[in-house]
Amino acid sequence: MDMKEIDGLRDDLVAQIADADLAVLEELRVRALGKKGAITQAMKGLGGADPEARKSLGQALNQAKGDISDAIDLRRTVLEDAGLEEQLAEEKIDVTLPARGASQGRLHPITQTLDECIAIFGEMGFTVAEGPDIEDDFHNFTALNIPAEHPARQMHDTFYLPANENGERPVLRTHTSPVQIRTMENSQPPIRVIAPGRTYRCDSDATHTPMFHQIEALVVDETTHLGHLKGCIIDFVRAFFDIPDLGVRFRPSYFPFTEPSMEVDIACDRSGGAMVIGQGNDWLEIMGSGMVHRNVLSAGGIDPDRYQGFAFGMGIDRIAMLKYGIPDLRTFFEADLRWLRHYGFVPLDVPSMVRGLSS
Ligand code: 2NM
Repeated sequence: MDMKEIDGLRDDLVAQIADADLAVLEELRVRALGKKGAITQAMKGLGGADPEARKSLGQALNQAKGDISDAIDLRRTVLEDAGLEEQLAEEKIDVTLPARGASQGRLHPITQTLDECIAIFGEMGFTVAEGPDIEDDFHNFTALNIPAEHPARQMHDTFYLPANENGERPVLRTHTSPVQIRTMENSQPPIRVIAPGRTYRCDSDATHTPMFHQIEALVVDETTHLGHLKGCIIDFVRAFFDIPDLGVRFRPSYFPFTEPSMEVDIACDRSGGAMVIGQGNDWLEIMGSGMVHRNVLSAGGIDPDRYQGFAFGMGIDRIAMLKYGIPDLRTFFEADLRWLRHYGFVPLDVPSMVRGLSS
């Protein structure tokens, strides 16, 4: 390249740069100053030039390189500024628009009821235990003193899963009692646990859904007796329904896993058509209870000659309906947002001092 060619190349590039967009600008930069660009190559070729000419050609090339580089930087700044201006002009924010309303989620009444139960039992010193929804026959039945062919197995309307490699059919737990068995297997008395969770029975009508919720309590210690059972249940139902003098009645009953067994009723009034809890001469059954059968303690690895315990269980869905006046059990599981907005609970809706203690 001679001086003229260098000047020509520079003038041509500077002219093209002047009206390039960002993409073309990058192309031009590569074509002139890139590794294989014209200026770069010409600089590499200087070694072969006549020593007299080399100095002036080198200066001219350096000058051209600087000019092109400056032109590119200038053009890029112009383009970027223009882009920013365009963006600023386009993206207007109307600060006078009203804010979008914040929508707040609701707690499902079953979640709320479970939380209340856990809080009450928590204050009594119980901890929460959990276990699998898919259980084996031993934990769901045999360990609970319900042997094969026992009529209670039919009563439970069990969902069976396909047989596993041992030829045993797992079940969807029909109650949360298997969690109590697992707790006994994994710990030693004193035991004070509640087992809340989902349970399953193949039953569906106005008062039964195939999936429902239970909470069961278990207490095991050396001197645990029926008086403790009664006191614990009376305290719980009075706290749960928030009626300090709520009438409670224990009626003899039968469960395979407890002996003796008792059904628990609370006082209610049905005379006016609607059910009112805590007054009147009627009784409403709300849970089952009893002293844990010695076979169940043994199955859980606890010495029945040294320890005794009590247990009780109830349906969460049912006590939620009673407490919150929800008339139809099936609506719990329809996932209807209008229903949830009506019956649901605002989370963390605790009294606050911010505007005085009003809420
Ligand atoms: C009930 C009624 C009576 C119960 C028994 C046990 C266990 F595992 F400890 F034996 N857990 N829950 C029980 C006792 C449950 O529900 C109606």
